[in-house]
Amino acid sequence: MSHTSDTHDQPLSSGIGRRRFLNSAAVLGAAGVGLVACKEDRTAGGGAASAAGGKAASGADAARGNVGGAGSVDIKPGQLDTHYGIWSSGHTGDVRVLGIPSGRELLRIPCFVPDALIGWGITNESKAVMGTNPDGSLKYHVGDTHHVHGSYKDGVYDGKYVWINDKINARLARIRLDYMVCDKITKLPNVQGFHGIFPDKRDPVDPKINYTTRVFCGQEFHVPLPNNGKNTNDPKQYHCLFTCVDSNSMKVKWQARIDGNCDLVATSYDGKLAATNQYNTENGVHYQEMMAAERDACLFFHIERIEAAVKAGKTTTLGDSKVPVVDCTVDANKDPKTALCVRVSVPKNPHGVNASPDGKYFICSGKLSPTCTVIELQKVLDWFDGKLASPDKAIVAEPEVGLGPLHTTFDGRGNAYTTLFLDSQICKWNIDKAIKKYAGDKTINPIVDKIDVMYQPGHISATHGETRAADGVWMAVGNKFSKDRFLPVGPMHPENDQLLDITGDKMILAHDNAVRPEPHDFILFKRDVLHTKQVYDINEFPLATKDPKDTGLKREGHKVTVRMTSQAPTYNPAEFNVKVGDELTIILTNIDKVEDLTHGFAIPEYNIQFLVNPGETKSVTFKIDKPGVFWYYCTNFCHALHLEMRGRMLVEG
Ligand SMILES: [Cu+2]
Repeated sequence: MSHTSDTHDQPLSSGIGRRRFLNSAAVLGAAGVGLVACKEDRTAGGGAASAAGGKAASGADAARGNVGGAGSVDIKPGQLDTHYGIWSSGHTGDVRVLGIPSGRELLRIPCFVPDALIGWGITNESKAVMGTNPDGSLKYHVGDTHHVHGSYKDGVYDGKYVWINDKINARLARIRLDYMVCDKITKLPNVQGFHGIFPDKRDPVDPKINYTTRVFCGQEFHVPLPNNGKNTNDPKQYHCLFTCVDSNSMKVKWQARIDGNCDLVATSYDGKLAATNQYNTENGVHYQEMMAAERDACLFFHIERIEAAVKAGKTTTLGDSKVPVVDCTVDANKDPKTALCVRVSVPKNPHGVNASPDGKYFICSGKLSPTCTVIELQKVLDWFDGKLASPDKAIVAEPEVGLGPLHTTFDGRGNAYTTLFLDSQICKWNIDKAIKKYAGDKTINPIVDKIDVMYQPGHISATHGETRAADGVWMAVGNKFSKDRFLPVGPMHPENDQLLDITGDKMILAHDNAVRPEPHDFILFKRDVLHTKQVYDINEFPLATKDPKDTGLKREGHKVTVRMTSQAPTYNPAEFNVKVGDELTIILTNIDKVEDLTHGFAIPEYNIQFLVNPGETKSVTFKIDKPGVFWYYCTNFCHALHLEMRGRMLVEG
């Protein structure tokens, strides 16, 4: 057995290996023995692949894979989940990572709001991502995450990124899935109520680019544009912007000015179309006006034409923003041959719009209508080519599914699953049968199954359901009310995320999971999609101190920099001197390379706390405003001598 300090992509699965791994993380770091588990102890265990992974898989684990039934949600002690779930967590403002099918919460990834655990919003690096005022304070302390979607290659998840929106402050965050951290946040200009998002699945212009290059963002609250305090009582001046963000640079590419609002967003598998549901085609500013029309719309954008218009300079700008804005209002887009967008009508106040995994249809959920509207994408493209008499001819089915349809997911076997908010049910229905019925055969019943859920379901997502690889194994549903399902905890109830086995004809309710309010959307995929890294590459950090001999204090007037390393159970330096009035920057590199050997760094009275993972560097900058001895110490249990891991900041009186 050769001891090695390198890291690995796969979860540990051997009992012996894991025990040794725990010991090495908790004790051996100090000796600088960079020991982790012996390589031989580590075997891959990846979802259905675990059965083929050799000694990693127990019989039960293999049975729980994806073949021949979703299996049990009962993950035995020491066993790993077969799927990841990435959850948006609503107005707690972060992203959660769950193990599926157990529902165990594994991680929270902060993005829009400060996080006390890892020091998000305290370190210089996280502040730079979040955005600050000129005085260095955070611009925003609140966020409202709604929709989370992953990056694609060839119509399936590539495991690189997820994106998530902040509805309150119109921000789009990107999360790197290798380290599971937020690395960029983009503020959308002139947008209020940023709600739906969806990455494209391939390039709309270059057919050779078969991966995500853009993220589309919908604005739900229409405002006078520009929103400068004029025209506040003239609804004709109110518009929304549909925004395209470059998924690589995270810069805003263009915006489209539209009538009415944007609700959820979807993209086609061929990259050509993006769409948003609209529930306020009336352009009303009061509740009653928004309810007036019997049919609203799904608004389709022809991305290639929009980008050609941007290139040709057929754009305007708004206020201080330099982002080019194209005109996608209804009156400016009547001619199919030149139109940048088109509305297909859907009944009253629709909500979700979801792309079927075969790439053929968008399905709009009716909300106030008990129907889903199936729109054939080729027919929408035909309209743009002048080959379809009216855009509504792209509607190929409108099945009645039940009361309050909100969102739809898919099993890859031709079935759709729609949440019914008012009925507290999920309706499973067959898309082809719905199309045949709409075409005239009234004897056909497209409804396959209905099941009660507890209670008032919103988002729904099946494993790989928004990819070409929809596998119809598990399906999660986010219920907005849990009512009597859990022990009472005062007035604030948890919500109830339920898991269903959808491998058979009948849906089977498998698991209740109490969750802190309030998750919205989520995606579920097999664990072998992800290859996360457990130890940072120290070279990712320009400020890293790679050698303890490079640590120490440097003073330039009142600006003081302390370069520090952590190596269990010590900091280097273990003390330093500063003066009242100094602006102190501490740059801390965790040079421990042992997996799970995360250190904390806190300074009493100075509001400093953050974590450094193995190989990671973080920095904080703050004013020294009080004299005394201040013990900085490790907050994250790291070693048998963890409590001794501390040092002194000496501030002269
Ligand atoms: Cu420590």
